[in-house]
Amino acid sequence: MSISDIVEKVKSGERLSSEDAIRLYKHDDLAEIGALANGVREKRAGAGQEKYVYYIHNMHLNPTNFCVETCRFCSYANPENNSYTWTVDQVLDNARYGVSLGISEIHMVGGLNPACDLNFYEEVIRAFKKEFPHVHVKAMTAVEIEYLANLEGITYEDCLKRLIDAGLGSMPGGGAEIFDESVRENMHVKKTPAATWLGIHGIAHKLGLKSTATMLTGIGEKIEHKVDHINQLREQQDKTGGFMCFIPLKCYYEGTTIKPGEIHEPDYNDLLRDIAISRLFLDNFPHIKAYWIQLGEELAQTALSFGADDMDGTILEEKITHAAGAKTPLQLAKEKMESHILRSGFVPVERDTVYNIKRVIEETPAESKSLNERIKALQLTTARV
Ligand code: V47
Ligand code: SF4
Repeated sequence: MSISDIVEKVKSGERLSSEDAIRLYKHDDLAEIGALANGVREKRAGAGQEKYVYYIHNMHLNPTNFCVETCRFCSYANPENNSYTWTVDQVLDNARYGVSLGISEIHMVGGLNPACDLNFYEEVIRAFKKEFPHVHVKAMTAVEIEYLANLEGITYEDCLKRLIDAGLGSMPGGGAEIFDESVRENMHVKKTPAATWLGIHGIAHKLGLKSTATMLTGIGEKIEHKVDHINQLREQQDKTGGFMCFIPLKCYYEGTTIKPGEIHEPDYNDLLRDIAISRLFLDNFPHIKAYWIQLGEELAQTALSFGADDMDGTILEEKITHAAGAKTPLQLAKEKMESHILRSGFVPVERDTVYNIKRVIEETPAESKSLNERIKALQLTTARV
């Protein structure tokens, strides 16, 4: 069925409705949707930056995998007889390793653990910022804020204010899952319902923090649930404007209670659609991320031609998706990341957390080597981060 009316809307900059998004999900020509989203990505990027693809030299830190919740899709938390809880010193020791490699951000999230209360995180962040004032702390999902505030008996706002005072720089977008209650119920997601998740991000935005937003697919959601999810994000962004980026996530099942065949596992087509349709629908989100850890390196590269303009980070050690069976590397060297972006026909741009440009790997046509030479040169430099 034709989507010419939607194409016209996109070209004239008119906002898409939820019905339009549902039609795009059902439209059989994926390439047409991808090309449309790519055009939007280029237009948003602005003159001279049409081919920019961002990444960050960062490190994931997960201080504890003990969690009071039991979300069915989570293999990271509560592995049998094998939970860990780092001390403040252990968190700092791990962070030091990353900082020694030149990262500009730590991205810290963990399970909901009564042993890791607000005082613990204040201490971690304060000590980290004292030692490394130049490194950005992106930490505490809305789920963790809800938990810590309730544990402490204070408001979300006061909880966020205390963390900001300790040095919190921004909030990651984890824990949104799928906002629809029926999907959440089937996945035993009892934490942070949509209104609370969105409300906490709204408070963070009003306090001056930037944040990101995710959507976890492959947990039994239908197209309508995904569209409802991105619609709620778009409405929140209209109100408070602090989301920098949207990240579609894909569930991995190893070690979870989700049985093979129980629900539809997203395939390449679904994942590229999520990228492209979110780029088209989320007209108030600056960036769309191709999370290579979950998409795989090849599909993440392909996603760059379907509307994504960010490849996330070097990460150093990913735990959450790998606990559930991801086969991607645990980390990517900067050179590898840049080579992936170049090979896809884009210009690698190293950014900081809030998308300030640190370095553009760009040459004028006169200076430019062939693509193969540039990739070879990058691969010859440090193999590890
Ligand atoms: O919140 C849990 C999801 C998220 C599984 O903010 C799973 O820039 C797949 O939020 N298979 C954590 N996913 C990751 C995340 C993230 C990643 C990269 C960048 C940013 C950002 C955020 O992973 C969790 C949950 O939704 N998750 N279990 C699983 N088995
Ligand atoms: Fe806990 Fe988060 Fe895992 Fe749910 S997804 S069990 S809240 S760590």
